[in-house]
Amino acid sequence: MQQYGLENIHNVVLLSHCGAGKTSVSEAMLFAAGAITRLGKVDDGTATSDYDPTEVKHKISLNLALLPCQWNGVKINLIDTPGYSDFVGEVKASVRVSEGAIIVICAASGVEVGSEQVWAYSEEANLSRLILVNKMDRENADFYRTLEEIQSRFGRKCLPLQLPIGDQNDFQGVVDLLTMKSYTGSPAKEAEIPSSLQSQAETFREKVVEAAAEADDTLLEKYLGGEELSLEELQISLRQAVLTGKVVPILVGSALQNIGITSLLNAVNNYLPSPKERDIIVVGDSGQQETMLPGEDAPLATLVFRTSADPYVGKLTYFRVYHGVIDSNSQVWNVTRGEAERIGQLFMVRGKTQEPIPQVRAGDIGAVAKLSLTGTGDTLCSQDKPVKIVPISFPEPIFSKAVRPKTKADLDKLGAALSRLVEEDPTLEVRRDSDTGETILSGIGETQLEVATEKMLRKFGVGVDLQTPEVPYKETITVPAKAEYKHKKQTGGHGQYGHVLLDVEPLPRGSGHEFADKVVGGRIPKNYIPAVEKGVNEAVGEGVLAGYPVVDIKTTVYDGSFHPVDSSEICFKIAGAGALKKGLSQGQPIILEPIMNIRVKVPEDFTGDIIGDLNGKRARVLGMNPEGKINVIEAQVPLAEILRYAIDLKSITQGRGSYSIEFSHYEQTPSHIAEKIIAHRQAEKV
Ligand SMILES: Nc1nc2c(ncn2[C@@H]2O[C@H](COP(=O)(O)OP(=O)(O)O)[C@@H](O)[C@H]2O)c(=O)[nH]1
Ligand SMILES: [Mg+2]
Repeated sequence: MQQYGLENIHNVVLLSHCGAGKTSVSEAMLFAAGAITRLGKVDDGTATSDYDPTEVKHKISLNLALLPCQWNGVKINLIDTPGYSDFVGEVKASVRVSEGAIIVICAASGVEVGSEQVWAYSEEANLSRLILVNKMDRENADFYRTLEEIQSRFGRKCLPLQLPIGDQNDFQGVVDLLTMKSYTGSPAKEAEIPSSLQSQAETFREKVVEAAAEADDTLLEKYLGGEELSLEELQISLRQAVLTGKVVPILVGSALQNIGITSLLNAVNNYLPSPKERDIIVVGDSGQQETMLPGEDAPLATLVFRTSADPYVGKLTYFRVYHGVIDSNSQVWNVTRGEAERIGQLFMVRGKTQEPIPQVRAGDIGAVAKLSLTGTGDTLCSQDKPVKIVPISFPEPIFSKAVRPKTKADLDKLGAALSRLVEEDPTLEVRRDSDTGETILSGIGETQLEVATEKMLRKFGVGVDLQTPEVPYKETITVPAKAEYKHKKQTGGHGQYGHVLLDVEPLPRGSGHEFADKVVGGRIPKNYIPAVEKGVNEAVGEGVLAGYPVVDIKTTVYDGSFHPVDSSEICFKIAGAGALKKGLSQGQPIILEPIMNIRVKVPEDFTGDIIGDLNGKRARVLGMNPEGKINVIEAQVPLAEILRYAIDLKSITQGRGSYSIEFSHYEQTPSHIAEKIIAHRQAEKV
């Protein structure tokens, strides 16, 4: 593929709810542009974008896919994204490296929740947008009902640039409101507008012309003076209106019937910005954000936005060049890590295929295999003039599962496989819970974690089960107690003797465990005190109620006795542990549970349902802060109640809500729940 200048490239992300037809639209665009010779289908697993075996199996997109094509001398890097909300990380990365977006809306099911969400992301990132009302051929397709919905959700700045000719079984093509011609069939044939649509077309054209004229003062004067505006004038000013976000053109089509696809390609070229028209946001010397104009000369500035484990080439790193040029077989500076990185052969990626290329220039996207230290979000640049591009912000993981390897062989390979998964998906996180001993995999939702385990088996041959993680309960006491323990045994040779008296008292929450030695007069010789402390710590590690670690207590050893021959470290360790266990039992022990801070964001109509549900989960609602039509509910809730909150929230709000959680503190578990926990732990032991 030839090289393109900054002004002859478009990076365009396809966004929508799952199933609106992004992947099918991208396939039809590639085919229309001649980038592929055979039109694949999502339903047969032959679409260029959904090539991953897990995608083929489930018939949905799970990863972002790069789909470059050329249209009228311009390179269009299409980026297809997953619509399922668990894979928001892929969407965020794709939005970040694009200047423009195509929002795909299904003409039959209308604007769905997922589309509202991705609309919000594209708005946040300031992307210029086109909307495609797809599936006009489908049963129940209704353009005018969908238009109403689009305008009521996204605003009146969304204006049709086309009207459909016929719909459902009878969908034939579109009327273009700028050329005032009809385009029917595939490939499209230009003709006069059907007379039945003439007046409708004039009414809608008026709105587009007015919006376009408003973007340009001289044009507006002409328009208000009653003069006709030329097609070129209209296109130029409409482009201006799209770039500034004042207009979002609506196009019409059917990916499956291949109708409206060439007009969509034309619209990308005519109305969406090029990399030249977008500033680069970099991190300045003192850490603040600054902007930089894009350019093709040095210095190099590229952002890594995806890392994947490719079955053929190994680790594959996708990057977008913002400034300068990157060459095959060169060396670059990873400013994020402060180390040099060797660049081997560069590739242009299309779906699963990789074509070797000598260089990737400013504005364009490329990939490179087998980088050693670079990860997603890093900036690669030149060492003489380092530039750091603001990294991509990914959502924090909120949903956790414990990962249990199926066999010993799986256990051995688990660590390496998990770190590869995390490298590929920045919204995944792995940690070992030191309290429960479990390996915890966290992410955005259940489906994402299930897909991750499928991948783990297929790519790395590691079989695991996912289970609900254990809650890291703790134990403590509520009243001070004194205890004494004498370890005394007379066996064959010399005996065993250790004797400890101690006080144990409760401390405020969060204090942990303190140990003090107040033995006087050598009643326990100094050299045995560390052994006593060891014994006490052992008992602290395993409480007396349900075997959970004990916290927030102070143990003071104040007396004891010893035997000149029979005493030993081990005997004092046993005595220390024994004394503390007794003390804990007498201190009216309780179970503590972790309490989390939770922030739930939902459209305001759901507030009542959310609060009702949280109350049922033993939560304390701390406050509500409306942010526009969204309500932010803050509460404290026991971790044990929200292990499946990602699933609950989705079902209460049909996917319209989001939340974040963080650990707050430990609190006493109510006694009826503590009883259940104790009974459960006893049953486990038997
Ligand atoms: N009738 C009809 N079906 C379509 C059209 N576009 C996509 N589909 C079907 O809708 C389903 C989802 O399409 P897909 O491209 O995977 O949607 P995505 O999740 O947005 O990528 C598949 O079964 C497609 O065959 C269309 O224009 N007309
Ligand atoms: Mg898809």
